[in-house]
Amino acid sequence: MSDLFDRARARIPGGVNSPVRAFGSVGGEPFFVARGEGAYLVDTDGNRYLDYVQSWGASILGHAHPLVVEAVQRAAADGTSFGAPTPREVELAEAIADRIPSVEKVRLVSSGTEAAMTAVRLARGATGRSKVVKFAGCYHGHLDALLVAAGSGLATLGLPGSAGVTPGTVADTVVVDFNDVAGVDAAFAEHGDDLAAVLVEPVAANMGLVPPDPGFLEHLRDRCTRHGALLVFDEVITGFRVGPAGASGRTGIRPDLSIFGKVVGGGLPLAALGGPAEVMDHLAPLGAVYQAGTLSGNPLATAAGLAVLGALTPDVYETIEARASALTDGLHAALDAAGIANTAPRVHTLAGLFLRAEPVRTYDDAKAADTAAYGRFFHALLARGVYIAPSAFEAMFPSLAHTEADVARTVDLAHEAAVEAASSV
Ligand code: HOZ
Repeated sequence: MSDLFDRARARIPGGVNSPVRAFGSVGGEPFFVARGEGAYLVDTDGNRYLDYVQSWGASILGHAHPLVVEAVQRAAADGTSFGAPTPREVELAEAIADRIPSVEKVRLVSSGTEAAMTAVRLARGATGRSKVVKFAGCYHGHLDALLVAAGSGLATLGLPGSAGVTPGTVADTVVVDFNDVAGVDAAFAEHGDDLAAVLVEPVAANMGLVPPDPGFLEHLRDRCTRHGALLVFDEVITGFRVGPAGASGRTGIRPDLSIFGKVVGGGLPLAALGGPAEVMDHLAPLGAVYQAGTLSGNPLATAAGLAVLGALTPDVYETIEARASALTDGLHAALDAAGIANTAPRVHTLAGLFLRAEPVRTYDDAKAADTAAYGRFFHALLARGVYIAPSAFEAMFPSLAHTEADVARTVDLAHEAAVEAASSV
């Protein structure tokens, strides 16, 4: 496997095609995946890992679910890309709109980054305004305008922003602390007339898992409505994951635009942007806001997305929520027993872990967690066949394929791993 990583490093910057995968903040070398089987990954040396990353949440049914495999195989036999309309694009747009009350129309794209980029352009085009608010620690993909105080890979690498993003590109980006209602009010007081949008992960899941304070999202809705800015929920992680209608369904808040990714593409490269017709119709070819893509609405990706959305019945969410609850309770107890301060938040089916005692409400809180201890715990778990995110700034994603016994075994192993992590300081 090391040979593979050497070859990768020779031809791919850092040996990976997405930075967090490089194990930069936890140390060591990544394993290379040969295949996925439900809750498990198998690496190229034949080692099996109970996988709580699940393609960063995309594989909500678990890896290689038969419904998804069959749908993709059948679709592939008819051709993999046409750059022309296909029936399943319509079906997937209908399936999304049927489930999400605030969505009337949908544009399918290929990645969450692309959907967020389109959302920013659309919000600016629809309102005729320039500035956007984003929250520190929220991650909306790697578009320049939002690559400031972003979580995920930037947090993993300890970077405030990215080289190559010019001051001009982010001059219209206003950064406010997550859960900071006074900061939101100050941003509206200063820029209200020129704020096109407020973008938020309704449950922040790229700085570890950080739930919104009660009333925070309602406050955003109220201020956006009052000032004529669009409220954009980035539901790339929460969409179809925390419940059938995602975070907007769970909170009853109707955003003006919603961004989906991961689950909606069934593990294939697909993302979506949706909202009321009066906003969405600003997109070309009806409106003047341009967006395009040869692989947008790709026939394999729409087949996978439809297969997954069709399988997500209410009892699926109940099952995964029970697994997430057992996981967070169990990890918390295991770390506590070993004397490692921690807090393990959970939002429905999403699980989090911070190695610090105090609850985490902001990016600064998240950054104050003990990342070195996280690295030791990560490796102690990995050595026992359990794979959690190779970064302290991500969430955990139990899937439908994780059984009660899988989670119980994880918790048993976590007790051993926590003792090892505590003693290896
Ligand atoms: N930035 C992604 C997690 N939030 C990681 C993507 C990947 O490495 O696949």
